[in-house]
Amino acid sequence: MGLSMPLTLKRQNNIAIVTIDNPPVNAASHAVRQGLLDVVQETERDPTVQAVLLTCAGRTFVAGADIREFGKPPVEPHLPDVLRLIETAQTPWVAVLHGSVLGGGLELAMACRYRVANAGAQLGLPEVNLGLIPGAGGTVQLPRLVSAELALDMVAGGKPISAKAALHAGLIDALTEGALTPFALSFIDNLASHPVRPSTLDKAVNLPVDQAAFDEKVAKVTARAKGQKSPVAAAQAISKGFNLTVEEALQQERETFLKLKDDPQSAALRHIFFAERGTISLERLKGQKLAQIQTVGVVGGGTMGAGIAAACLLRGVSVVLVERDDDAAQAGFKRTADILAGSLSRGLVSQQKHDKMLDSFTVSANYAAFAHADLVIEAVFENFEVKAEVFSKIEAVVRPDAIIASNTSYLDVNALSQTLKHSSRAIGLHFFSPAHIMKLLEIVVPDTVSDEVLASCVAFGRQLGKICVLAGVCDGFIANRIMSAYRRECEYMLEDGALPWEIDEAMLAFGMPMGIYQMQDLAGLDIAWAMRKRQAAERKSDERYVDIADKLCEMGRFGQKSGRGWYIYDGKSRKPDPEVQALILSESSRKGITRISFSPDQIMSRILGRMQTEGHAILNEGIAQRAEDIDVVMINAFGFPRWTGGPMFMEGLSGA
Ligand code: T1G
Ligand code: NAD
Repeated sequence: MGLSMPLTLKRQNNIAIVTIDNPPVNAASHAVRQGLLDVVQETERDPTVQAVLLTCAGRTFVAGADIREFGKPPVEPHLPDVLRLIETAQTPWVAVLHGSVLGGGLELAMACRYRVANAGAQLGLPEVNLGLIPGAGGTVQLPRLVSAELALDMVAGGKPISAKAALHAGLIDALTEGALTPFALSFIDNLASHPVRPSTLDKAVNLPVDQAAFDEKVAKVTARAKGQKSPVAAAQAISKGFNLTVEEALQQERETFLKLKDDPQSAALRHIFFAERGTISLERLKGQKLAQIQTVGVVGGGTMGAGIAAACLLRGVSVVLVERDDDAAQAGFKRTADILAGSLSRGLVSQQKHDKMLDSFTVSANYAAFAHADLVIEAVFENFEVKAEVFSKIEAVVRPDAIIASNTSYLDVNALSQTLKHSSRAIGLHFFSPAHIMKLLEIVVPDTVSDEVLASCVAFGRQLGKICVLAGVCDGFIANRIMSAYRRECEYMLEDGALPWEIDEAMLAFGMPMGIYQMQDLAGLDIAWAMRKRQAAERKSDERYVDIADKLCEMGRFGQKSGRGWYIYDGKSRKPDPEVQALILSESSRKGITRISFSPDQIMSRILGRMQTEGHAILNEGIAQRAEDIDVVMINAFGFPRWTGGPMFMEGLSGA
């Protein structure tokens, strides 16, 4: 048959083997849907075909609908229509799964009568992460193959499960570590002696084992969703589906899907999906030779040093960690080993991988240990002189082609680069704490860094699974500079009439994971206090300065660790403190300010406005490459709610 690419069809005796080849992830584009429609119509007309084997070329089975087609007028054939034809075909289809079987890809697989998978495959319905729910039958198919509870978790949580878990749950029929197609063909041979099973949608739906417990799970989804609509809609689709016929459930799902697809939250989530994948678009990086980074040196085994060491080890990179002395080195080893032990206990790594990581991790108090390092990252105290001294000690011992990086939060990476004999090898790699978990990596680009060093560090960041954003050199780069700006705006509001807990509540209601005063109490007020004192001399005399935070520190109120900060702490509980309120009111009157009240919307409008103003300045100064990058930073550094698309998207500045 004359199948149009990206599908090919070949016969192997009475088996029709269909292969989808639509790089990079075999998304179910219009051409793929048309090809599938052609195949199912053709094979249904051919009595010599006893089974259809559906497989994909490349690194993954169909990873979902083609997100790039969203926002454009839908073109037939629509995926649900094609899947219903496959589902009800006389000739059974067998899905052969590898890679990321996601969204429409899993719906396609569930429309097939049988599913066999490679042991490394992941299967999921992540539509909620795009502000959607499955739109091709997934909420109706899944609870007919797995338990109601697992179906709810998968559809409302959006996280994939492993092939092993899928086999256990009844989502797939068999899995193999070996060659997939021969395994699938032998699976089909065995089928011959069994009656063909009913189609997925002809199966009875699995009802909740314990309805009350299920309803509690649904309520938890709603609570966790905060302001995002899609998880709630997904949970509703599953729970309401139990009391509907298949046709009614499919209809309900389709209506909900189409409604969400046109919702601003889905546009925002699709914007950030692509924004996170397009952060590095720099002409000077194209075609650059990349340094292979297999051994990383880390200076400092404190909070960040240990986190960075763990982040490297978890991705198979060897690490040499150097500290000031043997005791500190051992402490750094233990801090890092504890992180790896945590990954093991949470089942994120096998015992074998855990042991291998420890074997590729050494600590020392002697910088000579860096002799074979491809890259050395310093994560010592946030003090220029200390870092400059560490930089020169690194340069004295490493290979001429080794890269030297700083994890500084605020210091001038240009000035730090100039302390080296060869500044072209120096760069800023600003990880966020905890470094082995936070996905964002700000790559701070000094004036003198070479193209090869920069390109190698971008590749290294990706090797660590990070979302890399390029930042120019300025105070706080992108994330911390914007955070400092809106922190100041909040302090102005305190003097103007708001209270810390009012501001925190407004930020929580907006969807931020934490209010700014709760966050300061958690991190400790003393760090920022020390920085403000350091910066006092450079502060412009006409710049509005709020003394409230300094006065809290002078009172020994350093936050949670001292039992009092912006709030008062009694064990785990955090309460507004009348003493802080009195201090704020007295500061307003000392400055002759007549206090006004702020609504949550007014508070958020001032915060967002400040973020956007600082974002404009960052773009105008060339500190950020694109407005989208600022959205990526704010969402991944501070948990700015993804379903808004980020502050610049909200202003209409970035994305669609
Ligand atoms: N559509 C179009 N392009 C996609 C895509 C998709 N679904 N998924 C990935 N890409 C592009 C991506 O932009 C990048 O492009 C390249 O592929 C590699 O991606 C009907 C409605 C599959 C786990 O949500 O989770 O099905 O930058 O860098 O890290 O009910 O991509 O190279 O030009 O992420 O190896 C549901 C989204 C869709 C899956 C691979 N499916 N994708 O990760 O590579 S909605 C999803 C991912 C749906 C149905 C509903 C990941 C991945 P470029 P990458 P990766
Ligand atoms: P930390 O105090 O926890 O650790 C610093 C470590 O550096 C200590 O263990 C100390 O013994 C070691 N050290 C100091 N001088 C040294 C030297 N000459 N040689 C070897 N080791 C030396 O500090 P941290 O929180 O890990 O921060 C480290 C750096 O990372 C700072 O520049 C900080 O601004 C930056 N940073 C911190 C965070 C955060 O949230 N903590 C986030 C991003 C970046």
